[in-house]
Amino acid sequence: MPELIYSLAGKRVYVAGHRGMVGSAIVRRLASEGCEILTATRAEVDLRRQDQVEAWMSENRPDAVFLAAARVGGILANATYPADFLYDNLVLQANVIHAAHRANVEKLMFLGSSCIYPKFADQPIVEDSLLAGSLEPTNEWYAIAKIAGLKLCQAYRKQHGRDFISAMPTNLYGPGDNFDLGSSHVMPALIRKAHEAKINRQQEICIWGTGTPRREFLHVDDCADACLHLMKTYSAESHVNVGSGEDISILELTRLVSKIVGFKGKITRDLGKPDGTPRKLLSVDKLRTLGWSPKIGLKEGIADAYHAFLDGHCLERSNGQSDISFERAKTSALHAPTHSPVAHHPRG
Ligand code: GFB
Repeated sequence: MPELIYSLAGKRVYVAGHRGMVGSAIVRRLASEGCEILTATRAEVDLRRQDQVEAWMSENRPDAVFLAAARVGGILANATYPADFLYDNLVLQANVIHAAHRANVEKLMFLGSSCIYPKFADQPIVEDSLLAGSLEPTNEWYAIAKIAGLKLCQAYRKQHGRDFISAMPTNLYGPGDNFDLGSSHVMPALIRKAHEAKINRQQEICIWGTGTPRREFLHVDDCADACLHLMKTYSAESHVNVGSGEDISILELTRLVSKIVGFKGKITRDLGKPDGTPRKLLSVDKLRTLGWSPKIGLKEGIADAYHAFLDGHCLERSNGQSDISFERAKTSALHAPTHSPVAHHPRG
């Protein structure tokens, strides 16, 4: 067992982005840690406003912070809204990290993304591949922001001795996902397409691109568990990859989702849509050495995500964009409601 170096028990723990898929999973997972969970809605604190973030932080004085707030979206949203993805993420993460430093937060975790790595990085991608080559153009804006976020954590550690760490999750899915077909990632899009085709007795579903790119998927509850594990056992400058260690082609994934959902028709391809990076399989050696491995298999995870979709536990955005202000994600069949002591601490 890895050594516990930071206990969350009895601590005031702020989850920034608690209404998003990742933040809500972290809130669920924190429920068994014996800590006080702090959250703030966007109406209470707009994380893009430095004055609001600093005022909230100095008033509420969290001991620990999970920075899971971000403007996120799939390949098309990333490519269509480069300014939003770069500006919103740069600003909100800088505000939270700097305010956490000023408020003497003991420990902070910044969550990034596997798209920080070069488009043609050697596979599986080790943490040291960072900045070794050019980025994938469809998501370089988001990637640049996430690289800046992890560098900011390193800088505050170097200059001010802050215990700020970074985790880089692979492609995530699960309850609380965004199922809007214009802005979502591939997993929720496939679940929705297959389900609607089944219900409407359509003969085919259409996927974007060639179907040959490979992606690695991790259920969001596994990701939350890994984040807590790292928060409690890891303290160093380098970021840590968080993945399952296995990938699958988009075409194979479409077949698997279709089977789980019960859609038996054909799969066609829209070659006018981008493929993105050909492959991004993370090396999870470091995480395994630190004593963590995933528990939710892909089939079980997809079934869980599908049930969450059926239960309406999804975030739909009618404007075709993801947003840093999320609808509250509910819990899924895999994970019972926690009724955790979520404390809202409105400003002033
Ligand atoms: O999940 P996704 O949007 O993002 O797409 P990325 C993954 C692959 O699935 C791409 C294909 O090759 C898509 O062309 N795909 C097939 C589809 N059908 C669909 C569909 O209906 N919807 C979507 N969305 N894709 C994102 C980055 O990249 O991954 C972000 O843009 C972030 O910055 C995130 O890093 C984790 O894996 O290509």
